[in-house]
Amino acid sequence: MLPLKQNGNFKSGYAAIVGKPNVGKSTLLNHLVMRKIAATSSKPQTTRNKITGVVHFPGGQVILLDTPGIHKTSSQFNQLMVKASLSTYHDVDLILFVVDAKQGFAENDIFVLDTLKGVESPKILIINKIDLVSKPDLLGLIAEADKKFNFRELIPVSALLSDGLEGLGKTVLNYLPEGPKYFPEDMITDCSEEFLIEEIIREKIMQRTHMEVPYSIAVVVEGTHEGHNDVWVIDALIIAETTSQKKILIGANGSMLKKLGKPAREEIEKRFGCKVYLNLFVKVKNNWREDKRSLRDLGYLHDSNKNR
Ligand SMILES: Nc1nc2c(ncn2[C@@H]2O[C@H](COP(=O)(O)OP(=O)(O)OP(=O)(O)O)[C@@H](O)[C@H]2O)c(=O)[nH]1
Ligand SMILES: [Mg+2]
Repeated sequence: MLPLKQNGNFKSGYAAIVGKPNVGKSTLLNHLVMRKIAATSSKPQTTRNKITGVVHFPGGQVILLDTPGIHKTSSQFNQLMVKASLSTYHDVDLILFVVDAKQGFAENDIFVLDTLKGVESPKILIINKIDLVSKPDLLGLIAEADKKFNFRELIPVSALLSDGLEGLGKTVLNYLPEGPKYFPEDMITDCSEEFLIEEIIREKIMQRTHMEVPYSIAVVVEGTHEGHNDVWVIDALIIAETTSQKKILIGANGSMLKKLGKPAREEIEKRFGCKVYLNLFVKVKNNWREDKRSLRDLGYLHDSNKNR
């Protein structure tokens, strides 16, 4: 993107939010930009793409990159997600490494930390979910992190409760170089409308289905048009891997589609400020997660796995 203007002393740059799955990276992004952009759920591996969120300050601009949770995996599909996360390391000015305060530093966190070895950008530790731990436990974790690792700063927050986030935004800004205004002030993401809609629908599926289903689906907005009375009509396709998954997603007499469609429609209406009619369809594409062409068509396989 071409910079808009170059102010004297204006600061701007990129910070990647990284960590193992489910530590609250996307929740942190959403609450820092004060708008829901990224899908979140209690299930690990919710995020599949890099997602940009911009925080605007009078004297600067922090561009955050939410990333898929990094984990050891033999699945080709999950490896793609992890690769997308690792690819952010060398393109950013700062790394925000997120750990779950309740879980402390587990083996999986150490695995992610190992991937950061050799990355020169400064690293800040975000201890998230402090609402779930006692003060003595938090102090113990801070002392452990201070002793064992080499973070520039340790910042305890509760992303969910927006506790500690104002200070965090400003701290991040301090680490950024002088630079241009990359985004206009009313722009908080460069994700396309279609991508945001797909993620809203996928989130509802992540939150409301179980076992393999949430991991086996993809969502594509096939088209949108203006209907009667200024209603925005959206046709979206849910792609499943098997017919049994398709049956679950439709439910008896379409009950599951209704259960998914209502909260998705409401959130799309809130996000875009208009009335929406959401048509959801389900289709089976056998083993789409192992098929290069499907992966490419669905936006999961290209140079940087960037959001569309
Ligand atoms: N109690 C509490 N829960 C939180 C907090 N931040 C996030 N969560 C919850 O933790 C779960 C995971 O949050 P996400 O933001 O989806 O986690 P993530 O790190 O983006 O996960 P992946 O995309 O799978 O890597 C959700 O149920 C959130 O509501 C917090 O500060 N406190
Ligand atoms: Mg996430």
